[in-house]
Amino acid sequence: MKTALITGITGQDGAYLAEFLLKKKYIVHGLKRRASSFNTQRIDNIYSDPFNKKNRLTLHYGDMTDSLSLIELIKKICPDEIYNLAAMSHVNVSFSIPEYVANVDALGTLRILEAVRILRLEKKIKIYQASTSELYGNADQIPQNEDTPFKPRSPYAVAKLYSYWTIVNYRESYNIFACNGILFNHESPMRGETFVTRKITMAIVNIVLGKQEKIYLGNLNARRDWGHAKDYVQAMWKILQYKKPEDWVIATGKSYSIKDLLTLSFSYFKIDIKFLGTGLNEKAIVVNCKNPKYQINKNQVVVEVKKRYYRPSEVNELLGDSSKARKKLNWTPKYQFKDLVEEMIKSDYNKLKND
Ligand code: NAP
Ligand code: F7E
Repeated sequence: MKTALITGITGQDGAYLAEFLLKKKYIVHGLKRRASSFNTQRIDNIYSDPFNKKNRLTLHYGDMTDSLSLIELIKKICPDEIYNLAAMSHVNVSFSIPEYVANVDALGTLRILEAVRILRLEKKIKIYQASTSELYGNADQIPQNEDTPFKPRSPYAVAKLYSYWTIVNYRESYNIFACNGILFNHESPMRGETFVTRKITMAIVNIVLGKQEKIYLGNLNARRDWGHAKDYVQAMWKILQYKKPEDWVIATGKSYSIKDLLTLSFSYFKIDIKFLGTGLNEKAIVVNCKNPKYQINKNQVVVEVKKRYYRPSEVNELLGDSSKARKKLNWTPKYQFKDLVEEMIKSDYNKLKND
């Protein structure tokens, strides 16, 4: 039985990865930080009584800003694999708390690598680093692959760039099996509620339920390559099973705009919308609602743009070329964009209809 340590186990990817590794018969340890209210909702379904002898999932308190807790934990568990997923992962929020983001998203990775080195576990432990398509910023090259130059455009991306190169440096300097997964956006019903996909699916459900009139958004023209988190955690595992430590782009190869996402999500409820105006004056109105069950009026404004949700510097388009992973890891995403959006809407509908 292999043992894995997941930092960020309480997040979207941590929850899917823990479930995936448990199915593969791993013993899974998760690092969680102390919060004043429960932060384990996403893993409650796979968590069992810690005193149950058959339990293969254990949670430990720790923090990416606290080297001592990381050294202690890695020493105690001595895992075969570490998946470093913990991060302050919201790009827009990173502009408000850049120093904290550098501490967690950049130095946190250094702390993990140093813990492994100080404990002389370089030969034993493989490390996966949650790198990101945000590293590319507004790249000159579309689609982006492993050779595309990085041009980060947010404190989040700059911190992740430090982590990317620290992983490469420790691989080259100390021969550690350390890899970057450069993952493009991936979503799911467990996505945090302030990322644009989930913000939209929840708001549209609330609009059709008559609980909300409209949704306020930022840049509607940004384009992202959106996949499903379930497909992407499988890639994380495959990256650590490959014969050599390397860096990998994981993406669907298709990009859509926020407007595409809105149009598709409304169409799930048989509502047609139309966009009017540009920039901060852009909005979407209902042109047709084919389902009389919903309390929606023709010409109702359902989307408005607010400056508050614009970023000081935006990444306009991300589109990934994951040919390397498809060929060498035999990884292909199973979910199509439409299936992903449908799954998120259905899940939010079931959650919100009785609220
Ligand atoms: P997420 O839902 O925001 O989860 C982040 C996790 O990190 C949570 O468990 C969070 O704990 C934990 N965390 C934050 N600060 C911490 C700290 N100081 N100490 C310990 N734990 C801390 O993010 P995700 O979508 O699952 O993404 C996982 C990783 O992949 C992140 O590193 C993200 O930057 C990266 N990434 C994500 C995407 C994507 O599209 N989802 C794409 C590329 C890369 P709490 O639950 O207590 O907040
Ligand atoms: O924004 C635009 C926004 O916050 C997507 C993280 O997981 O993926 C994620 O970062 C786009 C941007 O994700 C709103 O300007 C418009 O262009 O859902 P998002 P993100 O910034 O792409 C990468 C790969 C990561 O690594 C990150 O950890 O949507 N947008 N209006 C909006 N975005 C938000 N959040 N809210 C809006 O109202």
